[in-house]
Amino acid sequence: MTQEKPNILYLGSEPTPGMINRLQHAVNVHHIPDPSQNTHQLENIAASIKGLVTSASVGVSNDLLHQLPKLEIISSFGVGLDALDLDYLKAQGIHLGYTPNVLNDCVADLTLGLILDITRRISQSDRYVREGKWAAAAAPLRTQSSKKRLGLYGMGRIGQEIAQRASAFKMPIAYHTRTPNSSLPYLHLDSLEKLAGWSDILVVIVPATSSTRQSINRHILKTLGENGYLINIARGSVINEADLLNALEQGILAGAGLDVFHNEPNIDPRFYELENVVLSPHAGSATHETRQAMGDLTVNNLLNYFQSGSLIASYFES
Ligand code: NAP
Ligand code: 8YV
Repeated sequence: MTQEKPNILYLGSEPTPGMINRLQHAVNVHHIPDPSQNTHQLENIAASIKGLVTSASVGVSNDLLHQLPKLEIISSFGVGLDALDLDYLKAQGIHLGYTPNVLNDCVADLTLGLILDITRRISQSDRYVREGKWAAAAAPLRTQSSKKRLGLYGMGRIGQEIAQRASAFKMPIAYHTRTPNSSLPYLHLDSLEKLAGWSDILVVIVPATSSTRQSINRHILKTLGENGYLINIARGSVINEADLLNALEQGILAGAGLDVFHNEPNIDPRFYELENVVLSPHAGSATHETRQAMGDLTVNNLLNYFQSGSLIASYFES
C-alpha cells in the first residue's frame, strides 16, 4: 500500500528556482504566495496541511497558523526568525527548520563591502566619475578603512565571520553580547553603550527580538559620534530609524552602510537625499551560490522530517 503524500503549504515566491519541483516528488505542494489574498483556496486545504515552507522575509502570520490544526513543521528559508511567533510554535510542538551557517560567508562579505564603501565612499565616487565631475576637480579625500576599531553588536555565526575578515584589515575588534564567548580572541564589552563609545565602526548583527528592538537609538548614535560609522546587516527594527535619519542629516554620525530597513522595500525616501549612506536592498545572502545552498537546506529540512522525523537544521532542537 502506498502512503499518501503529506500536504504542504508554500508561501511567498520561490526564492531559488527548482525548490517546488524537488518538493513535489515527496509531498503535495499547495503554492499560495499570499493566503490573505486567497482565502477560498486556503479554506479548502487548511485542515489537511502538515508542513509549511516560508522565508525569513515572508514569515507566517498568527492568523494563518491558527487555521492549520495539523501543522507539524515549518521550514523557513533564511536564518532570521523574527517574522514567526516562536513562543507559539514551541508551545504547539511545531518543528522549525531554518538555514544557519550556509549564508555566513556571503553576509560577512557584504558587511565588509559596506564598511569599505562608506568609509572610502566607493559608490559616491562612482557617481562622481559617471557625472563627469572628475575632469573639473579631483574627488575629495576619504577616510581610511583599515586599522579602524570595529565594534560588533552580536558575535554569533555571522559576527565571527565578519570579525575574521576585519582582522585581515588590521582592525582591532570588540563586541557586545549578553554572554561573553571565552573561546574568541576579541575584547568583550558588557554594554552596547560601551561598545559604541569604543568603536569607530559599529556593526549590527544581532537577531531582531524584544531585547534588541530599537536598541540603536539617538543616545547610542551620539556615543558612536561624529566620526563614527554604523553598519546594519541585521534587521531594520534593531534601529530607531527616525533617530538614525536625524543623526545622518545633522552630522551626529559620519555615515552608515545599510542592508536592512524599516518597512523594506518601501524605505523612507529621506535616505535617498543623503550622500553619507550606502543603501543595499537586503542582499546579504543574495548570491547564486548561497541562495542555492539555502534553498537546498530548506527543502532538505522538510523532506528529512517527513522521511525520518528529524530535521537537518532545527531551531528548537539545536
Ligand atoms: P546567531 O548565530 O544566533 O548570533 C546572534 C548573536 O547576537 C549572538 O552573539 C548573541 O549572543 C547576540 N545577541 C542576541 N541577543 C542579544 C542582545 N539582546 N544583546 C546583545 N547581543 C545579543 O545569529 P546569526 O546567524 O549570526 O544571524 C544574526 C542575524 O542576522 C539574524 O537573526 C538575521 O536577522 C540577520 N541576518 C541578515 C541577513 C541579511 O541578508 N542582511 C542575512 C542573514 C542574517 P548572546 O545570545 O550571548 O547575547
Ligand atoms: C534572507 C535574511 O535571504 O536569512 C535571513 O535572515 O535576512 C536573508 O538571508 C531573506 O530574508 C529572504 O527571506
